[in-house]
Amino acid sequence: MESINHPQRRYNPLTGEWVLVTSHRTSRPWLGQEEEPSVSPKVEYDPGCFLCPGNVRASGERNANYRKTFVFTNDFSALLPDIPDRRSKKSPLIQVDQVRGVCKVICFSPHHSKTLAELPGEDIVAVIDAWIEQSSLLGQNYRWVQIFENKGEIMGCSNPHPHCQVWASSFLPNEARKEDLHQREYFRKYRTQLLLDYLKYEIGEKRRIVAENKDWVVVVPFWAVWPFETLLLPRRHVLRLTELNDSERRTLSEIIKILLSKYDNLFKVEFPYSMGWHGAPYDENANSHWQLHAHYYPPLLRSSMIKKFMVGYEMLAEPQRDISPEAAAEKLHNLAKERIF
Ligand code: H2U
Ligand code: ZN
Repeated sequence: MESINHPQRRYNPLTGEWVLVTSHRTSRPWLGQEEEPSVSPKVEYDPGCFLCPGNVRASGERNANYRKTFVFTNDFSALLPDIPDRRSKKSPLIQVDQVRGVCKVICFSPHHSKTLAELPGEDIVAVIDAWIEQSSLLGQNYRWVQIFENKGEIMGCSNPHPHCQVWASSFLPNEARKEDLHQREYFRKYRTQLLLDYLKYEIGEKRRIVAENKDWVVVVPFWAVWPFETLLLPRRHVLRLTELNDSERRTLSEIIKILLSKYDNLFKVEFPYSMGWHGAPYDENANSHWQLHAHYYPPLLRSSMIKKFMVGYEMLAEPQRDISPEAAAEKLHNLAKERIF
């Protein structure tokens, strides 16, 4: 039996990639500086914010006086809708695809300083409804709808006003393509869904479970790369967000609130992360190999200021982590479900 005290590599069956786990090193001395996080004042409305209700954005357009969520097309969209599909392969080395897409911003709340974890349950349901509405709308024209949230300055988020982005595209981006391929291959071999079999395994093992309710489970995946990375999964087979029923939307809001509160409690800070949803592409293929899930990738390692750097070995060789996924899961599992600061 392999020992966690020996360096080991773990396989990520969703992407086909490996991660190096070296938890024997966690007691190595830390020479980096720990700084106090800066606390910015909490205001309900910021006249200079591009996302607050009634304010004028960079484009000159005025935001609605919204009460719950507010969606607009990104004024600096990376993807554009009116581009002809064109593919050119000048040689095996030089290939270009012209691509179409749409980028939107979803404001979670009119309140400038509230994070998702701080919103009342029904307001989180409103955010989930906005995710579902955008998925269903954009899924009619685009093969992939990527919902993602960048939270915190450390993640490059430009504005504290709670919001996420949606980028819909005519193509499957790399992460989607890898997950599609590996789930498809697994389904072809075993006639069951990779992530549902994985979920069964984790429910049996228990030790990587962070939170669960009747419809949803959060685990630190066996193959997690980021120190406190988690995977959020529905218990039943669900292809896309658009399939969730009323009860599942409510239980999803509850588990998100619990997960984000635990994250905030970990280092007593508004926990930064990038998160996003993955579900079946909106195309003609049989997609029953897919299982809806969300990834949470937080950068913090050991305090509110010390993040895990994905540099050096990670860039040149493969991702590596010191703290074991089991230890990370135990920490998160034991933290309070409500914010305690
Ligand atoms: P991030 O902070 O997660 O990067 O999201 C802010 C997005 O909002 C960013 O993509 C857009 C930026 O292009 N934005 C507008 O569309 N209009 C504005 O007036 C400011 C910001
Ligand atoms: Zn995924």
